[in-house]
Formats: sequence, structure tokens, C-alpha cells
Amino acid sequence: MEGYLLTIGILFMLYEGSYCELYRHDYYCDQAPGGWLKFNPIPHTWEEAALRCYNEGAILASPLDEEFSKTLSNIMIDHGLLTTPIFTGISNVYARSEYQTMEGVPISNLCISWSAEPNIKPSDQNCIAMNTNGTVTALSCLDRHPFVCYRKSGVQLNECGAVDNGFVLDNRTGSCYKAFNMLSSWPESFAICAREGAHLAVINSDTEAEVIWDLAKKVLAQTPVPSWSYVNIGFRSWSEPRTWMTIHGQSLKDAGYDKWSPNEPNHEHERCGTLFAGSSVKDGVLNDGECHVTRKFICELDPKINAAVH
Ligand SMILES: [Ca+2]
Ligand SMILES: [Ca+2]
Repeated sequence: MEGYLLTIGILFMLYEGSYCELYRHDYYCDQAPGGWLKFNPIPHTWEEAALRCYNEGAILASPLDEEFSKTLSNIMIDHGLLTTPIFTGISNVYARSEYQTMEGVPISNLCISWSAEPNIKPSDQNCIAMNTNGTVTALSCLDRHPFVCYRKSGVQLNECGAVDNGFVLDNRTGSCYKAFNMLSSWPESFAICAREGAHLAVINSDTEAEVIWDLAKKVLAQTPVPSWSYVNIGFRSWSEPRTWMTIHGQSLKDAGYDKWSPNEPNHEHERCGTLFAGSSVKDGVLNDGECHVTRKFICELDPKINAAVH
């Protein structure tokens, strides 16, 4: 009998382990849907929510079956969400006549109950939200609602604890970095790094300045335009006169790197932090830049923080 129970126990652990592998520290593993979930309380439009889940290596969760629906309801109750619906992954955003989950399951294959008569307007873009009691309702995709991101089993994390292999560990600093070739304003760069479970790169030493400078040079060389000869990094200024602070609340000196370019910071309206990396005379040192100007940027991720087991 004991041997039987032991076998069952081992099989259970193996089963559990098959989907509860390492994943982002802000997700938790749930047996019912067999994967990883994260509740996002801040209301987003459907598109923003879908994009956020995508950036986190997940998809917008849908009530795929009764168990999953109960799991989503319980998440809402646990977070005090009793009257506000959450967006699900069900929508017709790709073609007006086709409602399906993010996984591609047609709405007709789902066991869902409508909170009232389905109020779908055939010509409109509709996104399906779920109420706490498990019923669903059609809403404008431009409304803003909380949502749940879902990552199915089979997660393979790289050495950075990231799903995205764009993040690469640098042994000189022990941090992971990803240089983005796209152009974004400083606030958008900050947001993209955050969605990836990372942060805009913070320079904590001369060595790290060299590491980030190298990455910046490479990514800037992919589209060599002179006005893009700097990248957004994780510091900015507040108040008058300007007080420079990293995104982790430290002065540049305390953080470990405060080498400005000789004539920088130079303009009051330039409040966001950048690193020169494309011009021969100013390379590898700091500059203040306008926050709305779009630049390439570098995210940093601490592998010890990201890959936590729950
Ligand atoms: Ca750093
Ligand atoms: Ca400047």
C-alpha cells in the first residue's frame, strides 16, 4: 500500500513539474488551467492588454472550459473585483465575423453563458469580457478593463530567467541586457522594458557603462542615422533645479556612474537620460535628452530576480 501511495506521489510530482517549471516571478502556477497566470489590475484597452501579455511571453486568458472559468472567477474575487468585468482573449479583432480566443478556439466551441442577450453588433469590433459570476458580455475593445495573462506549460527559460532570448547574460556585470532596434520615447521605452519583466538599463559601474555602450554601438550601427547616436537608459530628472535620479531612486553617483559628456546636462527641457554611443567624441557618457524624442533603448534584467520558483 505504501509503495502504491509513493508511486502515486511521484507521478503527481512529475505531472505537476511538467507545467510548473521556472517562469517569471510575477506569475503563479495553477493546476486547473495547467499553466501560469498573472492578474493585471490596471485597466487596459483590449489591444493594450493583448500586447502586454505578449510582451510577458503569455496570452490574454479566456475561459476555455468550466475549470478555467472558475479559476478566472476566483482570481477576480481574490482581488475584490466583484462588479468590474475582466477582458478575456475572445474577440473579433482579426475579422468582424470570427470570434475566437487568442488560442484560436471559436466562440461556438466554448461553454459560456451570456450575462444578458448577446449584445454583439455585427459591424463593430467587439471584445468579450467576463464577469465575476462567470458570465460573459461583449464590450467595445476600446473600453479599459483589468485582465489575466496566461502562459501554458512547456516554458523554457534562458540563463536570464527570460522567455525572450534577446536577453543575454553578461558575465562582467552578472546582469542580462537586450538592445531594442525600434525607436521609442523614453516613457515608452520604460514601459516596454517593464512589460518584459526588466527595466531600462541602469549603469552601476564603469564596467557596466562599457557593456551598455558596446550594446548601444551595435544596435545603433544597424540603422546609422546621426540623430540617433544615443540610446535611452534608466535615469531622468525631477523638480527645479533638476535632480537626476536613476529609475531605482538613487543619485547617479550612488548608483555608480555619473560621467556626463563635457557639455551635458545642457538644456532645462531635456529631462530624460540617454547614453552617447554613436559619435566619436562623446561615446559612452551621459546626456540629457527630450523625453518625447524617439530613440533606441536598452533593457536590463536581473537573472536572480526574474527566475523565482513559486
Ligand atoms: Ca545595472
Ligand atoms: Ca543634452
